[in-house]
Amino acid sequence: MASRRHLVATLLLLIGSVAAQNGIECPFPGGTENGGGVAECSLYTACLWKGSECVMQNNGDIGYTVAGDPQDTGRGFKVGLDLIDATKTLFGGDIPGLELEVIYHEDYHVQVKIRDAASARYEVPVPLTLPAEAGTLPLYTVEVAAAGQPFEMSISRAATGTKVFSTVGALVYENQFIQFTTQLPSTYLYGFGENTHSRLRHTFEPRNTWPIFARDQPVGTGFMNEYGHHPYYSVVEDDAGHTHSVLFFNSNAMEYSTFLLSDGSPALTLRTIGGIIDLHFFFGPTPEDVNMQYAAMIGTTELPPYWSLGFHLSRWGYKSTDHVREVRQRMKEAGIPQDVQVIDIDYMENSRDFTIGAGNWSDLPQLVEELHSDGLKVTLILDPAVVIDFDNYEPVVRGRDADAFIKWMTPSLVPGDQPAGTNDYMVGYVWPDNKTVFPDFLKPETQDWWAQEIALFHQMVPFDSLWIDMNEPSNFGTNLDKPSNYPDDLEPWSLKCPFNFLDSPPYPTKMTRVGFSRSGRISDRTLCMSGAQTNGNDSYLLYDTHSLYGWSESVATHKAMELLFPGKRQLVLSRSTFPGSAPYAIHWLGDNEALWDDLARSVIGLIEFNLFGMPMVGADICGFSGRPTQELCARWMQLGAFYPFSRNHNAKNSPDQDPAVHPQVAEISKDVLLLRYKYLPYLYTLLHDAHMGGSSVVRPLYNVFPRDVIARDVDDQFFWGTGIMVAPVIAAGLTERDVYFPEGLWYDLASGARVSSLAGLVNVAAPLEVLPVFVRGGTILPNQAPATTTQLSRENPFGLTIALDSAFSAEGALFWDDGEYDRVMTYTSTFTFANNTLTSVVTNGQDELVGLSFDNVAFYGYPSNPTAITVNGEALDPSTWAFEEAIGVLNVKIDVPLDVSLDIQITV
Ligand code: MIG
Repeated sequence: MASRRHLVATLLLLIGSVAAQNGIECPFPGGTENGGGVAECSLYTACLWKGSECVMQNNGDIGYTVAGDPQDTGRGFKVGLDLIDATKTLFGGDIPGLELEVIYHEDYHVQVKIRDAASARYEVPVPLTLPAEAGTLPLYTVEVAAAGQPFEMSISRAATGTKVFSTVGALVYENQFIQFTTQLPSTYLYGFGENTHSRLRHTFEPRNTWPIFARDQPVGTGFMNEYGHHPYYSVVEDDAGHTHSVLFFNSNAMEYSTFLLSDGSPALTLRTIGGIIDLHFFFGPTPEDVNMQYAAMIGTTELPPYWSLGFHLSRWGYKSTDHVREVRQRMKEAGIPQDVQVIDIDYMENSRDFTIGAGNWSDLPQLVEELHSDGLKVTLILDPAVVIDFDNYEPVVRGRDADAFIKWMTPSLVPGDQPAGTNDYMVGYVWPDNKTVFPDFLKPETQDWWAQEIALFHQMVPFDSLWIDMNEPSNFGTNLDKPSNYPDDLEPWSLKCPFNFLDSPPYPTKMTRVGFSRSGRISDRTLCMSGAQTNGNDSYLLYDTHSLYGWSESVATHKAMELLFPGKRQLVLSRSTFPGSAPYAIHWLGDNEALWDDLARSVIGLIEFNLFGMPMVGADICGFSGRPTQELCARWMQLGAFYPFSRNHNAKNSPDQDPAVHPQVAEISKDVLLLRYKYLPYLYTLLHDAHMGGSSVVRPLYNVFPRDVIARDVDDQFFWGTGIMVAPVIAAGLTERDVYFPEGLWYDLASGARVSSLAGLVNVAAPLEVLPVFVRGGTILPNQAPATTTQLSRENPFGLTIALDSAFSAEGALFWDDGEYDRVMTYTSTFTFANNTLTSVVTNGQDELVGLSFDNVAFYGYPSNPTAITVNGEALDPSTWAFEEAIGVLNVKIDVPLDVSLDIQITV
């Protein structure tokens, strides 16, 4: 093992500006937003009042000392840490002895764990893919303070010496409160979620503190924790664009706080109220490298079925199957592409999973068949909460037989009014007309029961994919008198959580003061933390596993779908996610509003979920709640046509907002969706890359141009891969917008007209019917003649859009398969244009493609009308090509099957 790593015990002199001088905030359970007074400060013996703020005492006065020399483990090293002063604390329960373990993984990846040396604490049970052996040429070095010194640690990039992580101040490690602070090498900080950030790049002044904990919290402004739990960030370190990322692998309620130290340098404080410190560092060195490295550890996305790349139409509040038929009919009449019809909870009988509503919905199975014969797929929603009605509702009876539901952690917590027959299950209330229980999806028996219910339901109605909502999990009215939708004819009631160490933790995090928090408690709008789950072997407290609920339901639902559709790839749409969700589910950004700001912020959400390794993501197009203006809906359809997951969805009390409602919106939607459908082979190729190697699909500009410092602040434009750049109009009343073009050549994607030869801001025309979308010179985009469903478009001829760079060259690739089955008949080819010659190499699957061919090649940025063109050795008749001199576009008609190599030679 590389001895170069054994410089670990070097004494760190550099980091040591003193904590108190650096103003590391002393966290007050009620928040420090209002200054945090001297009286409250005096309650915390680990803090002191300094000037006008309450700060942590110096490292050395509090915190830990390094207990001895590091011990080599063969994969890294371990060292003990001893608590310095047990009388100084924030909330008590300081762990007296810790063990720090550094584990070397791939050269680009190192893990740091800090645990209680004496006893086990909760660790996240989500499996990670870790290498069997460490790499031999690590991109990093790790240093820990010498024995006897106050604990400090830094991790550096070996090539540049940049300290990417460098502790400041004291480590706090209490039973229910862990806090540490690191200096950051730059302010180019991205990531963390799920929160609605109004800018992609984080800010440091004034201090920003955000909570992370899964929560049924609609998007909006304010420092709110939302549906998923992604404690993952990335930093561009320097002008060269070196980038690292960090996962704080912890599922307890957390906070992250960005601020400037007193010397002006950027810092990040991380807090959690349970579990352990478990950090994974990825060293890239490029922004895209870290994406791939992270995804390789947590699991890459499933390759979605091809049809799911089409347009999805949804709403909450369809009144009947006929309402759906009517909407589908007007979509067809308007010629608007659509692949998926989504049906929300309206179809259920009394909001009960696995039922079909009598009356207006009783012919749902027939509707699904009709949609199928129309070439569409159907997604149905399921909620986790299961109504307690043992007399009339078999799923709950079978669930009880399987003992499938979440329990109170001890029978003594079961309330006196527990419904008959519900054992020690935690009872809540959501949409159904009576109290509910909640499946424990970590439990194998629950997964089997869930799969069985899904299979039985599929016998009733032949849906194609499932949408799993409310899985934070959401529970209405927790701790209140009653949920707002509780039936009037029932005695007012709600789930009320006990006041114990779990449900009233000493530091409940900022989540209790933001957003929809009505009871001001950690359990607001969800189940009590004093619940118990089990995976069959280990039991867990809901306090710890709360944020894993969506992940575990995704795993269980995906398994169920695999049993139903063996060998096929599945589509499961989940609201709550955790690192590790990507192989099982895709995501939408939750309940937004028909507001321009929500349209704009969706771009940031898309980029962040791509950073989190979940590329198949989108927001509710045209806004979930509220009523979009026609202009907003048209602009949102344009932007949404470039969401990887493209779905228009609407809330119950809003009027229909499908793109066919208004003729002008319909026309615009049709055009832009046809453009999407044309380039679906490119999107599919990118998603395949994401599946195979963990790359992102939607990329911020700095990802493609890491050295471009201006690009690092652009968050109203994004790429598909490295080839297509979308610059949506994000405000009302505009007919033009400034677009930032990084270095290179750029062309209008639709027309091929050259946009700009110089890097920088260019004002681009954007009348309502135009989405500014560009292709980068140097890119070859595979495409296919569009149609109104992918079932039809998949039969159409392919083409290539060849956008030339300044050397008149370009490259690209195409992945193709049957679109549904896993790794059967896959085709890949790569394309290169250089020296006036286009060549392709079919690298895989040449025998598998029958009947598909290329029928056109379009060159963007071509300098002059050719005198001759040969295709695979045969000269073309000049009538088969057309040169549009004014815009430099050369269109060539060809007829070459996909399974043979392409060789096109152009003579100028
Ligand atoms: O409490 O199923 O985010 O997309 O339409 C609302 C009804 C429940 C929340 C989802 C939304 C869905 C709605 N659901």
